[in-house]
Amino acid sequence: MISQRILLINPTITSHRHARFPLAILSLSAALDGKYASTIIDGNVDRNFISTAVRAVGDGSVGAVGVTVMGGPQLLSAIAVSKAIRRQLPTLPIIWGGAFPTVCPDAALNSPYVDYAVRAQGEDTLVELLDALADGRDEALDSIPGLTWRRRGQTVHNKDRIFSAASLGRMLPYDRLENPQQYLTKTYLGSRTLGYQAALGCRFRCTFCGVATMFRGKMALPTAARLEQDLGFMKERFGVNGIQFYDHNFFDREVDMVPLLEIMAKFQLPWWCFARSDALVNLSERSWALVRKSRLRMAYIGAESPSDWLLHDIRKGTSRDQTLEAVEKCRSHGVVPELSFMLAPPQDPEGETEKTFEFIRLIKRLHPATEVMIYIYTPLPRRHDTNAASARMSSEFRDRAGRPVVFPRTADEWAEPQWVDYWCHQDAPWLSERLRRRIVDFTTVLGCRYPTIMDIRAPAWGKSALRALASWRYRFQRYDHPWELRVSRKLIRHWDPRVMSL
Ligand code: B12
Ligand code: SF4
Repeated sequence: MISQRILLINPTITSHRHARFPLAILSLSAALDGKYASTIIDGNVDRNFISTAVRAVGDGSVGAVGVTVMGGPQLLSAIAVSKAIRRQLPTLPIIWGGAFPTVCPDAALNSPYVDYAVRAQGEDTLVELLDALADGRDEALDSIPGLTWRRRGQTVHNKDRIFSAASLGRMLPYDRLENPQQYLTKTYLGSRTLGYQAALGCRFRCTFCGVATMFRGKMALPTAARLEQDLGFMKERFGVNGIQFYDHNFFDREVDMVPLLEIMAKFQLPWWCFARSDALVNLSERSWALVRKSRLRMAYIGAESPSDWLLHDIRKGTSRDQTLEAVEKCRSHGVVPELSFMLAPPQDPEGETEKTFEFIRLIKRLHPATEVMIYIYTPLPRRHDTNAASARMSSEFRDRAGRPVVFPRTADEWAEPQWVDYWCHQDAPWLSERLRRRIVDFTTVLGCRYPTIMDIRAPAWGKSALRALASWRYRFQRYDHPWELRVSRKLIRHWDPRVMSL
């Protein structure tokens, strides 16, 4: 029989300074209300969160542990805390949910310290799982959509759960966090910036994106009243003066967005969001006026590639020309476009990388204030369901020695450094050492020639010095071994928003 208290853990993924509200476990905690009590541990603020978790389960009052897991660095801390809990109390059920188990449910279950993997939205699955554990019969587990589990040692993937907009109706229990004020961070948007998600999902199904695996093309927007209530609460209770929207794709259909933009224009809190170039270029002048009034500072646009064939191959649905047009639209409306690119696709790593460098240089000539984020193209591993939008045969890819790429089969294997880098889009098996170096060097020269406005710690003189030092290299395209820039960057403590966010 399961006891009533559930421990929800957000394993460390970033520094205390960059910690944002742990929205996944807050949302789960809200969904459990009335049925199960929950305790939250956030490894971003509690730097001894593993000992805290072990202590919390030590008195036997916890009935199950839920861990939120993103691939990359968070996987390491999720493994560490799960192993420690397993050692302390071997029979306590450990449930993983979030981006990693959604994309890699088999690998999650191939790990002795994970009992259940919850795929995609977790609120209803978790409640039903806890009910089934209380019930104690395997048959009860069978009927829970979105659950991956083990029946007599065999991994079972229950059918997918249907998308639900129910969580849009619940307020998050911020007061369950120790000192919620500490999650408001100083960024270039404001001294008390909030990480916030308004809508759920994304209606697109780009093949390279974990969001498509999670939501399979479904999306739901909040009502204008809900947004207004949340922003009003955040302003009054926490003194919020800047917002980073985590919505996967903020600008949805214009007609549905206008009421939300009107609310944003009312609050006029500087904000940042993810957006698609096609949505921005098609926005009417009336909506752009609202965008200006609402004080949108920066839009993160997945430009991905200047090659239309690749954009088509990954089902992005946008084009090179739209990227250029979106940059121009943003420029003319006072919004900084932040373009992200995926370099070195396995089909032609060298050629596509050089082409993207040229495209970035073109954009910088047209609008130097454009921010650029450089990643390596790292396709998602194939999932158990071959129909998933993201499904790709790993054998389609060859490593640098020409052998078929074999993706990890366990969480421990995914935690090896080369696969952490893969998840973070920093390296891929088909990248030659020469190309990897060239990408790192180009990124360094570009980042010094055009220091990001998101870096509010580096002093202005430091940024000017970097700009001056890097200018000849950028101008003459001499990217190789920019040792002097690396040293200067360290001295100035210039930061990388790809790792830390804003
Ligand atoms: C905030 C954020 C971060 C923050 C985390 C800060 C913090 N928490 O303090 C930071 C900036 C550190 C971060 C880093 C990374 N991130 Co991030 N991040 C996000 C972001 C914007 C919001 C996460 C969030 O709060 N979502 C809201 C909650 C409610 O949704 P959720 O987490 O999905 O939770 C639901 C379900 O997943 C499930 N669930 C989740 N946990 C659990 C646990 C249990 C027990 C159960 C039952 C269910 C469950 O139920 C929840 C409610 O339905 C998402 C995009 C997004 N909007 O989700 C990307 C996102 C999760 N990140 C992503 C990635 C890839 C990364 C990186 C690994 C790589 C990168 N370059 O971005 C890096 C790591 C970099 C590094 N070197 O450290 C991807 C994951 C995609 C994928 N392939 O799976 C996303 C989806 C962005 C994207 N579109 O690519 N990230
Ligand atoms: S890349 Fe963007 S638009 Fe495409 S599925 Fe992912 S979140 Fe949606």
